[in-house]
Amino acid sequence: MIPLGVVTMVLLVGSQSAISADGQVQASEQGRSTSGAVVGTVELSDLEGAVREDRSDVLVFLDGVASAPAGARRAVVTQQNRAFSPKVLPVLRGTVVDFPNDDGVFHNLFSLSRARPFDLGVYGSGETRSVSFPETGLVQLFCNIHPDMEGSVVVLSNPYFAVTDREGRFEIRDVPPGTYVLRTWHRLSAETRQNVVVSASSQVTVEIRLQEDRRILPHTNKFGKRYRRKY
Ligand SMILES: [Cu+2]
Repeated sequence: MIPLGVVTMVLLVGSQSAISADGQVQASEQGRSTSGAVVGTVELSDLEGAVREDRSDVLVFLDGVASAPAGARRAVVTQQNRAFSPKVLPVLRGTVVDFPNDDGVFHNLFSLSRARPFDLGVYGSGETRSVSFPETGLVQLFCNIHPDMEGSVVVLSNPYFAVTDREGRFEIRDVPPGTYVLRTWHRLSAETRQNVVVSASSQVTVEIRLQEDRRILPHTNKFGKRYRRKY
């Protein structure tokens, strides 16, 4: 029995989410109550300052969280209707990405990016080729046959990332408590950074404004030359 009048102090010790060897974030024994979340919306404006209806494909990620070990994760970017889907794919370092050709035409996926240059060669409908991404960085995807095809794999050192939907919404869940830098990456906008404090059992809500400051420029083919014909 606790006598009346005595102040009882309860010490709450938060334990962080554990990251297992395969890179999966696992909630601790007390469930998700020890981790927090960062959610929010991104408002995206075009070069003229008009707010876009489609605010998808903005990458939002946390910097400063302890790096996760590179895991044997897999992800998929399909080639369909002469486009990459998804257009923006964030992955944890070490992930293998499958690139199925789900189109009726041949494609030749390649990247000249420093973080992961590769050339998958020409392959047809129903075939899949794969690439591993051991180093962090931006990997731009192009097709050597179709100059309008472009996409991005962004390789990150921790799994706390999200991509916005059409309405600009994002959610990063199961984040260990701490102070981090919340960053954005969008292919046509300058990067943004802001500090966020994540505490246990709580949700930080963030509103981010991005304005595009560039247009898509023509790029070269895998030989560093201009595309000869437009298909
Ligand atoms: Cu193609």
